[in-house]
Amino acid sequence: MTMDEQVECEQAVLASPEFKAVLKKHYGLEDTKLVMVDIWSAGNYGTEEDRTRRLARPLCFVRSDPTDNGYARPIEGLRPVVDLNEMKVIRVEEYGHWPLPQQPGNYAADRLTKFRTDIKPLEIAQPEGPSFEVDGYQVRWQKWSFVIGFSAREGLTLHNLCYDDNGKKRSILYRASLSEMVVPYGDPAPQQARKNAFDAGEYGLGMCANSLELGCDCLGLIKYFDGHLCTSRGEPLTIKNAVCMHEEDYGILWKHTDRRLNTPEVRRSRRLVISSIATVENYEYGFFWYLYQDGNIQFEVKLTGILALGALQPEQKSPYGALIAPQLYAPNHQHFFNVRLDLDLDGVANTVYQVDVVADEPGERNPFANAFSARAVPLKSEKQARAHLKLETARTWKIVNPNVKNAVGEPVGYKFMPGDNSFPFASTDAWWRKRAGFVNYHMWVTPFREGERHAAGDHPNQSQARDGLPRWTEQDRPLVNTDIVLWYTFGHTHIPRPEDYPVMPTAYIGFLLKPNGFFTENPANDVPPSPKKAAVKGACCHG
Ligand SMILES: [Cu+2]
Repeated sequence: MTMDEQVECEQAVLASPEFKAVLKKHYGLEDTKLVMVDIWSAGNYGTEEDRTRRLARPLCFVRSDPTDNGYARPIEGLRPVVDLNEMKVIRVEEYGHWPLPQQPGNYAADRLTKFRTDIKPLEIAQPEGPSFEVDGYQVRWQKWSFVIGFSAREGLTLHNLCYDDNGKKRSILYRASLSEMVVPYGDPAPQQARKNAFDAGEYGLGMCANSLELGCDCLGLIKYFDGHLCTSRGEPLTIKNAVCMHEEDYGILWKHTDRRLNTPEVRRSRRLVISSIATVENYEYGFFWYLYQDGNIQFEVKLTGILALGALQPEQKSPYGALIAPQLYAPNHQHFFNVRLDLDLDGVANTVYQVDVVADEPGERNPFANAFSARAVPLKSEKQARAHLKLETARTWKIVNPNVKNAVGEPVGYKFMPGDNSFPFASTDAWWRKRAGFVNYHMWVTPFREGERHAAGDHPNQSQARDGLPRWTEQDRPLVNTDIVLWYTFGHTHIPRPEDYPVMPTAYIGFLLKPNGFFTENPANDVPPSPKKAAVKGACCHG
């Protein structure tokens, strides 16, 4: 579904006589001026219609005045069905009638009357400019170099990421992207049961990217990059300032005080932040790549925006969501992301190991019953590589180039460290799950194929089943010493809280890539100490 269709679909619903008649009859609404229609993907529930027509099944809300937060008043029980090719409402589904919640839920600055008053200015000064150099979409920052990409579907992508190691440019990542997403809701109520958005493949994270032209909330010197796309009619479309890049202070990089000499050595960490933010109707996703001076690469999704809300009868509660205001509830849901990492450590041919930490049996060789070690198993084929996280063995993965040895004679490598994660709660028989098979494992590894880009397949909108990772990896292709691609699925389980309303404080989820025998020693050992500053008189200073 394209961006222009979001607008056209809303207009089509608002112009529909059938929709107007229902609004008047059950909600007493004479006109549709204050009604908001959010295009929602229809999914595929096995019907003839799902297979043969391009559909949307929007969710509707109504503002109480032209600029208030309309999401606070969901029109529960009403779902128009739109044929997107004809751009026409084909019917209005009604599942019952709920009164509109009455309490406003505003967050905008011009709506609030009271702000806290104890915030003093915090200014970031970079008097000599930023430490990065930019040539078009190519970036150099300290020892890192890479190219920024942007597409309608994946949004921000990183390419040809390299690190300069004593004058030698060494490749790490060929391409990194968010390949797919799915947000399934866990509420069987008729209005809620079909909610599951594939935000990348159905809506397009690049198409939904914010233009940061009016500024963003980053501090310091910021460099913006435009995103160039086209509309569904082939007209050029530029999202001005779709990607933002800046440097951030990140606390301690490393520290040691030799207590006998009393000589503290400390270095401050600085990271380069490359980010883009997508607004998919009510929700916001920030996609942040961080590069660090010690060779670490981090990816973090920031989840914020407004929850997809539903209405309840007075005095009613739902076990499938949190009551957050009178007659207003936020259904439970999960957010699954899949990131595709085409790693090229010192060249194309790499091997992935699954690393599990295992304790030795107590006995003659382990008399104090304290021994444990990391067991690295090479992933030889795709089926063997499918895996879940495992807390019992502190499971990580290690990507190596078996053809290039480091200073201690081991293959050079990077470690993949997962962060928070979840299992899907919907059954494998759930319609959305058949279409989102990438949630079946946290980790997948495939040999590089040009056409394998999107974890749920090329065409997830109203797709049928088993496309993408489950289908490709059934071939069980060999993975050793070849051009491998890591696909990591990570899920955030969102049991909403009243504090997530009216606008949700940011939640974070992601992962880390850490050099592991890639360098000879701490690559950040050459970061110079910061210039000494006199403490400001009267200020409390902890360095
Ligand atoms: Cu959520």
